[in-house]
Amino acid sequence: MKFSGTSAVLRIIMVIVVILMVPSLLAAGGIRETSEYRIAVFIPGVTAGSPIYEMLAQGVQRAADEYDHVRANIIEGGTNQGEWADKIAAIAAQGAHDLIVTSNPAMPEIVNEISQQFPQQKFVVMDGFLEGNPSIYTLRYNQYQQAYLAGYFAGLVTASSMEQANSRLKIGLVAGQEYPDMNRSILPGFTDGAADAAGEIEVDFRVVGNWYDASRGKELARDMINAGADVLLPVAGGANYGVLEAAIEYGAYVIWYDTSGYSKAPGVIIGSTAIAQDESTYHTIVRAIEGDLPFGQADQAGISEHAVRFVDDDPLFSEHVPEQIRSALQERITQLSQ
Ligand code: RBF
Repeated sequence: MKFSGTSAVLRIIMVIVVILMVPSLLAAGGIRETSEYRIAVFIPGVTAGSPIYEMLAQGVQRAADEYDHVRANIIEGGTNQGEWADKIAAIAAQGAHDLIVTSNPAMPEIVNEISQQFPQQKFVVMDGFLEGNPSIYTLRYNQYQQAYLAGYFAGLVTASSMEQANSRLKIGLVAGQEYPDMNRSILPGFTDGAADAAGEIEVDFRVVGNWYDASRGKELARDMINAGADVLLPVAGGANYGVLEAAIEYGAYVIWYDTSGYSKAPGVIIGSTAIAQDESTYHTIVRAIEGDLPFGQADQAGISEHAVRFVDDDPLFSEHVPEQIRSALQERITQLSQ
């Protein structure tokens, strides 16, 4: 009797001790990992006007919304690229986030350097490629394929008798910046696609110099249209809207990139190629939350993984593009999907 009485007292004391310890455990962050999973989304630029960043934020938020213990915090890095590294380093130094997520082909290198300083910090870089750092997972899209689809379609249109198509076989690409993915994948993909569709085609390539200056985008596009380009592909973030304005004012067609754009300017935006950045980000973040993401690995996804596609199921596409062009494009897509 006496013995079990003592053990009851001991048990009560132990419970009191544990209760008293909880605040100090929380303060030390000792049980934060099991109670909360915190994600910082670092947008290298501004979100508005760049579908690739809008989809990144949406994908992370959708994953976070599915778990009670997950919080996502979206941080815009701004347009001064020289500040990005310090800003991400500051987030890592806080040690308050289990994961930092970002996106673009320049980020793996930046994040790799920061990772040497903060080896505990985990990173996900979408639309980028780096293998072998056990703190970093990357997933890039097959940009050659995305641009090839846009180029093939542009080739069919510039060679056609569509209303805005002139007699010259000349198309244009407006880039925000020059970077390895642009020079080695997007421009070659666009050029090769056009050549496969219509033979000898001239590609007018211009660079805005940033990802936001719509008036510069408009100026460049106006010059290109005056010089005979009748189908333009803007890959320039917020500056895309300037290219679109010029096409509306001076008469040319636009192909939208990364997401469907038809409803922005029906009859002017007559084609769209898309990447599944929202879906891919969502699945990647769910894997990270579940502890299943293979950090250190670098993946690539393209047409056969359904991560890259031509958006051909929008009624505005069928309405404004003649059947002959649509079926020629469809035939090529079928070949590429095999
Ligand atoms: N694409 C955008 O749409 N908006 C941007 O602000 C943007 N900033 C970029 C900054 C750098 C340094 C690099 C290398 C690429 C950037 N991109 C941006 C391009 C983006 O990563 C991707 O290549 C294109 O969106 C085509 O999918």
